[in-house]
Order: sequence, then structure tokens, then C-alpha cells
Amino acid sequence: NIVIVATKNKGKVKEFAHAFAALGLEVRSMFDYPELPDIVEDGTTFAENAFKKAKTVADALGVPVLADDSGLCVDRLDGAPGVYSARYAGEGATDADNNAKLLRELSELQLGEDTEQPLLSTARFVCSLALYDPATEHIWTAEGAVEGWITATPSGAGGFGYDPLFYLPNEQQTMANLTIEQKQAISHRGEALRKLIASLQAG
Ligand code: ITT
Ligand code: NA
Repeated sequence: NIVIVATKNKGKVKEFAHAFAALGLEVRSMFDYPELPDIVEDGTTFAENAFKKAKTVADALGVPVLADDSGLCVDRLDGAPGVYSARYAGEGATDADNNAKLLRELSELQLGEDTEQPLLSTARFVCSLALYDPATEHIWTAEGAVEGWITATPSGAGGFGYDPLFYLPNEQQTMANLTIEQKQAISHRGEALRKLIASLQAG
């Protein structure tokens, strides 16, 4: 059995493939359907964008499709980059470009005295999931979030996106230092996915 996820983000594909493998499900992504049109993500909320991605691809393929819209909300930047997380440093920006831009925006600030782990702001990752069934027009949604800090010293090679800058006080590590299992257990995406699966099982 397969699950189609309307994403072109390789980091998301890896995490969904890992999570769904545990349920005996195989993941297909937009990379497997190159003929699909590009989706314009012009929503003002994660939920709006997730719905738009799921519905666009589900209507095109005629089967249920899952979509993930997510991002980083930094308190000392009034919630930025938020829904603009993927293109914070501009259209076509890489993760490295976005991380550099985030540190640039926060560079004048530093909280506390710790010079080894200079924490720049509280922040949260948010993930909005939408599963849309074009046959019934039914939509299932779920959201997850994880609180942390932005650190001025990037660390770790795991995960993707802003993970090397996202410091978890309980773990005393950045998200990029966690294994995929550890990340799934605490992440915004892991939480949203557990909620979505629970609501599907409830009917
Ligand atoms: P799709 O729309 O094709 O799924 P995208 O990367 O454009 O891919 P989003 O619009 O949802 O997806 O933007 C999400 C961005 O937020 C992503 O590119 C990262 O910069 C950041 N992000 C989301 N989840 C993250 C995570 O688990 N770890 C680190 N950064 C994350
Ligand atoms: Na988006």
C-alpha cells in the first residue's frame, strides 16, 4: 500500500517514508509524479497551504493525498519566517542560505551569558498536515509544534532545514543532532502525524 505526499522536500520525504514504513506503507512524493503542475503557496497560514497542496495534487491524480506545510516561528522576529520558511532568503534559497539569513537577522541579539551555546530567541517549529480525499471531498487535518531556542552555533548533520540552529533545552542538543527516531518522537511533524493517524482510526 502507498501513501502519496504532495511534497518536493527531500527531508520531509525521508521522515514520512520512515514513519509510514512502520505501518507497512510506502511513500510516493512529487518526485514520482513529475508531470504535476507547480503549486502556488499563497496561503497566510500553514493549514491553508497544507490544504491547498493536498487538494491540488489529489484532484490531479484522483486519489487521496497527504500534504505538509511547516515552518519555523521565531519570537524575537515576531513569528518570522513562519509560512515563508522555505524561501526566507529569497526564491530558490537553499537551507544554508535560509540559516545564514536567520542568524543575520538575529545577530545583534543575544540572551544570557553562555558563550558556548549563545541562545538568540525562543522559537517553535509548526507542522500542519492535510489529507484530502477527492472522491468524498473529505479533509482530515492535524497540527503539531515543538518549542526550542535558536542557537548562534549550528550543530549536527541530521534532519534538514533549520534543524542545526534549533536547540532543544531538554535534550541539550540541536534537532540536527537527533536520530530520525528521536526527531520523530518530539518533532512538530511527528506530533501532527500521530494526531492525524489517531483521527483516521477514530473514523
Ligand atoms: P513542499 O512545499 O514541497 O512540501 P517546502 O520545503 O517548500 O516543501 P514548506 O513550504 O512547508 O515546504 O516549508 C517548510 C520549510 O520550513 C522547510 O523548507 C524548512 O526550511 C522549514 N522546516 C519545516 N520542517 C522542518 C524541520 O522538521 N526541520 C527543519 N526545518 C523545517
Ligand atoms: Na509553505
